[in-house]
Amino acid sequence: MQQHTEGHRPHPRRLVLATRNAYKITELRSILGEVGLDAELVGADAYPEVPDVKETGVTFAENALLKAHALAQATGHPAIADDSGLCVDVLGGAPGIFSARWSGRHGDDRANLELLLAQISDVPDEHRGAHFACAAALVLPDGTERVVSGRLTGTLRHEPVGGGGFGYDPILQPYGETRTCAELDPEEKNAISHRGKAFRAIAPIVRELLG
Ligand code: ITT
Repeated sequence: MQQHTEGHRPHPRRLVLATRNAYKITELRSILGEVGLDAELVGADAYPEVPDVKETGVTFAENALLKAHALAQATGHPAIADDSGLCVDVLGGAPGIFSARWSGRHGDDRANLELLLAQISDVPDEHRGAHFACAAALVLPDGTERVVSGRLTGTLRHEPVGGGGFGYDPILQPYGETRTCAELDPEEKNAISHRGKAFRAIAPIVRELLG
């Protein structure tokens, strides 16, 4: 009789998440666990030879699909990707897909936030509505694709407040809250966040398609 030890038992299936952000991997792993999916979830770091995809889409969904297709094709495993950003009502939805590079420097969270605050400095409280948006895409190696979305609506503060989170968290105050996203515990934020909602919406689809 063949004996298996926990460490050597092969996983029934592997799922790749198109990110190098460990926080996103932990969050998705916990959400997939909640729907009872037994899959090994790895990040893009497990495939250093696969180059990052150019996000040439014009919507969050297009970019999420681009990333998931590239990874599914390169790895031969089902892949999940997300794309997200901040959409400001009075700016017609900007920065949107350009959120990470709004100031011109990709990933400079502080410069992006300062520029945005300066652009809307004259806008009064009643017109400072905004939302975080997230699209999450699942793509199988045979090309089957699904995409879902989630959003977190709120209003923009005039000054950054709070030391948690990242990106525009210090200036978005969710509706019904007195605190900004940067003042919420990670669990509190995940429970209401755009990404939490999108990941929770894709989880049953992953279970259905991967069985
Ligand atoms: P990947 O490596 O997974 O692509 P990223 O940090 O480049 O992660 P995201 O698509 O998650 O990119 O987010 C794009 C930008 O949108 C991000 O740089 C932030 O400025 C903003 N953003 C997205 N989600 C946010 C959140 O939960 N809180 C604050 N800002 C957020």
